[in-house]
Amino acid sequence: MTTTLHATDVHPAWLPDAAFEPVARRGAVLVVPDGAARAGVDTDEVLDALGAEIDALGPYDGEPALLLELSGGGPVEGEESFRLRRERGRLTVTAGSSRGLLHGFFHVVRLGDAAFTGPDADESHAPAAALRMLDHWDNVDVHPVMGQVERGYAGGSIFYADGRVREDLSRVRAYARLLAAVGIDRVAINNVNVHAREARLLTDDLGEVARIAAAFRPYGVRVHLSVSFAAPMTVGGLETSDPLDEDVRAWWRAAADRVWEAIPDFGGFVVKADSEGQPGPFAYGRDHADGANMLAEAVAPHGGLVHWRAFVYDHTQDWRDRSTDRARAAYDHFAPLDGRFAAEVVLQVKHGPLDFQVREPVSPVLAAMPATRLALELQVTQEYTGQQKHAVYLGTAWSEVLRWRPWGDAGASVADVVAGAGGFAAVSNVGDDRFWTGHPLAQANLYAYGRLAWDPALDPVDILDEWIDLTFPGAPDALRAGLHLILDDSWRTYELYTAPLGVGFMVRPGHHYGPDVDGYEYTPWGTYHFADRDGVGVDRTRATGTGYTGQYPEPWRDVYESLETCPDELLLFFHHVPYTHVLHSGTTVIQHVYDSRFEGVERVERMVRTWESVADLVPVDVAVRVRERLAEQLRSATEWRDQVSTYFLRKSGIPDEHGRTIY
Ligand code: GCV
Repeated sequence: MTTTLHATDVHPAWLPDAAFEPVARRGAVLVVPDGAARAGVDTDEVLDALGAEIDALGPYDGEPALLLELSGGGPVEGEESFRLRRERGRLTVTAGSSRGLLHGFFHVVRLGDAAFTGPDADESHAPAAALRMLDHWDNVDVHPVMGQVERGYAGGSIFYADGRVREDLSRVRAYARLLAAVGIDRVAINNVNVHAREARLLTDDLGEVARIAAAFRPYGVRVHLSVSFAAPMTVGGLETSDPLDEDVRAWWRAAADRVWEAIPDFGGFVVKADSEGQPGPFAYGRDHADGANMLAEAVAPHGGLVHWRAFVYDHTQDWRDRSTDRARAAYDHFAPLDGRFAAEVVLQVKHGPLDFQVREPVSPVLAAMPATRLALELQVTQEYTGQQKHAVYLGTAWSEVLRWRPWGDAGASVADVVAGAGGFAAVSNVGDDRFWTGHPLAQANLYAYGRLAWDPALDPVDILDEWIDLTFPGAPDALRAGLHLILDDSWRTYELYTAPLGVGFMVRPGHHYGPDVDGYEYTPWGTYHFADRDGVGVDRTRATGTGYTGQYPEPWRDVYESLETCPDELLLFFHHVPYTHVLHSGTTVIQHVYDSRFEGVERVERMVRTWESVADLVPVDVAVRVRERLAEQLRSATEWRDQVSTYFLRKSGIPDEHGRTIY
């Protein structure tokens, strides 16, 4: 499952040399605060002046078209913002910090020739949210069940090998550069499930963590660590981890002091507590504000953060008990704590109430905690969306979440809720695979995450265009069209052949790949579909179900409550209905199950044909890898179609109108 081999010949992803060509051809000059211009910018000079590495920008012939101007304070506020002026084809990027300048520089790289050819302009750019983080679920050791990277589908960790931090961190530097180019500013470097070996990153291995931080630093990316709530006991030798115990608090303060002494720009801690077996404050009769605030006290003197995860639910549920609803859990635990979290605490909330399913409603927690700093948690790694064997472009799905308005059309969007001091966190899809992400097209997801975190209003299809331009410089129209045909709607395609109408799961337990309709039906995990001979779905209404709809503000609490207004794609998430229930689309639930499974597979067949028509327009290694993955996607989609369709035919006894489904 994982490999300790390190890919030596690494794919450049969205930063091939050719992406820099439009800047390099014209030349660039770095202007340092004392006003002295340095001509013919080269890597070392920029490194010295900005604390940042930029590729050599080509020969300086006295007429550079790009001025990179580091101003002491300057015309734009904010550490990451930059100003871009274009006057008769000459660009000036001005920023008050090297991070801002880097963002501006990569903005120009992204625009390519167009950056220089547009009309005169004067624009200010700043990220929508302060926190744009990637979480790595990497273990130092190879875990016997989860492998080295939990839910990783791209080989081993880029940080660790042979039970320790890698000697050679050049791959990490290359990663940092890719992240800087899309505006990511923070990375958590170890799994939120903190095992004994990883707990030592906080103590014995701080020097090694400092080396990783040094690899990220030139690119303006801060390092965070996931820590175990039980660390005072497991690595500190105390007898308790009670957040109100003075010795425990002192232990955390000392731990934080040591970390910031080793890494002055360290970002902070990420905590998964009272979740799926991880220790937490409940063991001491304390709540999650008590737990998070204890850590906040430790990081506060250093300007650090505590990313505290809201993914708290009962994973030892009795499937016979239909009143317990896992979807309710995060809101029930956290909404009452609104206003009690310290300023350093960022509550990290998964986008849906369950667990990164292909279709979920947006988590109501995001609308319930106006007095709390919130970060939206997304999953770039494709745990439930085809594990980087299936081409599934998630930018479209995330954009829907970001644009959703919990209080109705006139109210704020999810993007508004997390803007400002809050932000984004997402589980990375990167490993030591030579393409970084296993599936070369899954690079687009990492790219899109960074871009949406910087500017949630971007159109996800436009983001794909940017990614195509950079990754396949000079892409002919046919390639661009082919990639759009394959990716634009691929998220919905995946939805069509997997679990229907928002009901979720139906995956094989454990590794979560491929269909197993009843795989989680009689388990303690709280992920049920309740299919019987008459119908399917989870009744989450206030009237007759678990009451989950009541966690939403108006208008959604009523929209979801009513069969008349509940959107088709979420019907089985909110309602248990007969198979003969007629959807807004005009078809019955059972016929929709059949039709959409078949349509999903037909779409994958089209994806395969499309790839064959453009494969010779990309480098052969990319062509081969994508071809392999698409073949597996088609096999898997067919298996999904047949298992789900046959399952429901057998349950319902209602035949497919088109006679395609086998009994
Ligand atoms: C890291 C899901 C995944 C787990 C993951 C967990 C989480 O349950 O299957 O592998 O644990 O989410 O987000 O903490």
